[in-house]
Amino acid sequence: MFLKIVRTWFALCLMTLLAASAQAQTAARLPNVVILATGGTIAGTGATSTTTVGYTAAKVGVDDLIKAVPELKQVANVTGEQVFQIASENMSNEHWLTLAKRVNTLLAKPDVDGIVITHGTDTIEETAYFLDLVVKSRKPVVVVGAMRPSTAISADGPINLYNAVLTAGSPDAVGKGVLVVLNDQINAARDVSKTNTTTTDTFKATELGLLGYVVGNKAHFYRASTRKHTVDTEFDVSNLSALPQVDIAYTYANVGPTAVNALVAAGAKGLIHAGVGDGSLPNKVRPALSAAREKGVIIVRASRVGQGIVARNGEANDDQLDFVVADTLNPQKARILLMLALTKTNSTKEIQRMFYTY
Ligand code: DAS
Repeated sequence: MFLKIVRTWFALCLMTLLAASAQAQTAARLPNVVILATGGTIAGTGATSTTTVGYTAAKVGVDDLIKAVPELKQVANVTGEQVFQIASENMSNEHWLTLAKRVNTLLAKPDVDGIVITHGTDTIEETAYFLDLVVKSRKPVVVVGAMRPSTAISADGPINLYNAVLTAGSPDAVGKGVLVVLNDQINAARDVSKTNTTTTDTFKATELGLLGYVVGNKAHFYRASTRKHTVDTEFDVSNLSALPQVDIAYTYANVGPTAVNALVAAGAKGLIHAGVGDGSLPNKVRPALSAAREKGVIIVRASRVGQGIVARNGEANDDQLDFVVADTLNPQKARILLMLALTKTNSTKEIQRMFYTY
């Protein structure tokens, strides 16, 4: 009996020691972060060190991006893959599907702790939001870009990449959804937009606000998004080879129905009306939108304004028109949510629920 007690006690001690050692090893182990490179200014080169416009985007490969920041090795075990090499104004639905599938495959691996995607700044907010809706992991995914090419004086790419990798390896970034990290700031994919054509502080969530900062080699979070994302969404692109055609019709004084009619004729399954003000419908455009709805096209009232809620039954009788409102999503992000919604349903009631959920 005594021997049995000693053996049990010894086994318990051994298990405790092994658990403590494993924990210590995990804590000591640097996070494994994969960098997926897609191009953009962060990989751009200019003719001189003062060329900050008129440079060529998407020239530097992922291995050279990593080599240019040896400090990455201090914060993560980094590997790189060159998924595309494009200026992001050329990003397409097909690129997004390829990227999302690669991200989900990598994040399913137990030895991958986080992912960084280097990307052009022109459509970074769109790619980030698309991934926010289709990545099926709580592990951090951080999208990063730069406003100055790698050859420029005070290029912002290296520090942005360092901060992005550091954030992707941070336990505090787990479960926060897809993040956009530039200029020492951490923003949520859903709310961030490019707000200036050339300056390094361009990415802002002007009214809804950033989530945190990267300061002193640490990601500091102060907020989290209240909208569902990643593992909590109903969207799954794993078996999709294409996305439904959804376009945006921009509104301005004196606008007519030409763009709406042309987009519908070209096969749009959904149309984002980038209205003036609170998504107002000009009299010359309303009949074209109603006709499109009668043909089965889903119409979403958004606003070109950029901030604020487009309220249902405000500037138009959405119940009567059977339209959807974009809530606070800008037109380019409303397009992304509508594309994914149309992979699930054509019910405007269901689609409106999605715009109030994501
Ligand atoms: N053309 C821009 C793009 O690739 C360059 C950049 O800002 O990244 O998005």
